[in-house]
Amino acid sequence: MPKYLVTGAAGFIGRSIASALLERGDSVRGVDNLSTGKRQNLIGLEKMDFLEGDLADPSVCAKACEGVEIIFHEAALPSVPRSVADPRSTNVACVDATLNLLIAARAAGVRRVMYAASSAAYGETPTLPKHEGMLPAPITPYAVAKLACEHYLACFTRVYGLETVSLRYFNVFGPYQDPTSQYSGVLAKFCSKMLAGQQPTIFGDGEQSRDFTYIDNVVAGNLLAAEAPAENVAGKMMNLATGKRITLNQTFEILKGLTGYNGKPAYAETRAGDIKDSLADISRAKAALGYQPSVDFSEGLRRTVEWYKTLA
Ligand code: UD2
Repeated sequence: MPKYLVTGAAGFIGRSIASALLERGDSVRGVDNLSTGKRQNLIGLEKMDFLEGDLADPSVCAKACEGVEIIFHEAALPSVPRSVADPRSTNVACVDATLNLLIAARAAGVRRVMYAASSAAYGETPTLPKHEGMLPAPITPYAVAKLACEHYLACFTRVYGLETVSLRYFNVFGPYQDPTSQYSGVLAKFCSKMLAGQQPTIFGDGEQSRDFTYIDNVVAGNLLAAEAPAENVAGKMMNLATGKRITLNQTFEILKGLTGYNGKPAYAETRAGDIKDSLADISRAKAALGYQPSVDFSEGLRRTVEWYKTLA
């Protein structure tokens, strides 16, 4: 029986966590409904026991949790604008699926669940950096769904004794992030477009900023959270990011150098539900997990562009 379950294992973050676990010799089961995950992301993960199925179906959750000790729950329908266009699908894929998974995890005797929470929970509050003591203020269906799941996780620790930890990711990027959907993360879109000589579009004036976090930092944070003493993590949530931010305009300039694109960006209207600035205080993760981001933004972006070049 595999020790670890990774949900969303055919997606960007799930596949990256599964790969790190397999590389250190651990046994892993992966589950994915392949709605946004891709079968080709499973290449290189052949040792993983892969289950195709939807966590909105409780019987899939029961099968996925069987014999497992630790879960990394990355499956979701990511994207703020997707949730604005279709709130119900986001709710089913995020909230229903997470509740089903927690119920199945408890029934199967799983010890710990790490959850991919989101910085979107902070909403448009002006305080920077965002710290975990702030009251959440979600402004989009996606943010509401991600935050609701945090509460379910904390509740399952409190009420049922399942160890859970919510890791609030801040704009993760890196290899395997899908650039092809209208809902893809901005850096995936920009890298692949600019490498192809196509003009990227910046929504708004480009002065919005993000704490863009390279994938290896997020994987490392998850592995640390799985090993941390229960008193440091169980029932808690914490930011997982870099503690630095950069604007889209600045990022575009760096990408010009890395991709060889020499045009200008197109500017379009600000996206509904967008927030202006995002920056994490990462002191809680440092104290609780011994987390330290090891790959900075520019090195992460360089590695990411190199990876998208291999797709071209
Ligand atoms: C949110 C969350 C993030 C994660 C993600 C999942 C915040 C601050 N961040 O990311 O933690 O959960 O959702 O999807 O809530 N943009 C362009 N051109 C494009 C695409 C995007 O200018 O072609 C802009 C977009 O308007 C936004 C920024 O780039 O200002 C980042 O957009 P995104 O969709 O990559 O991520 P975001 O911040 O909604």
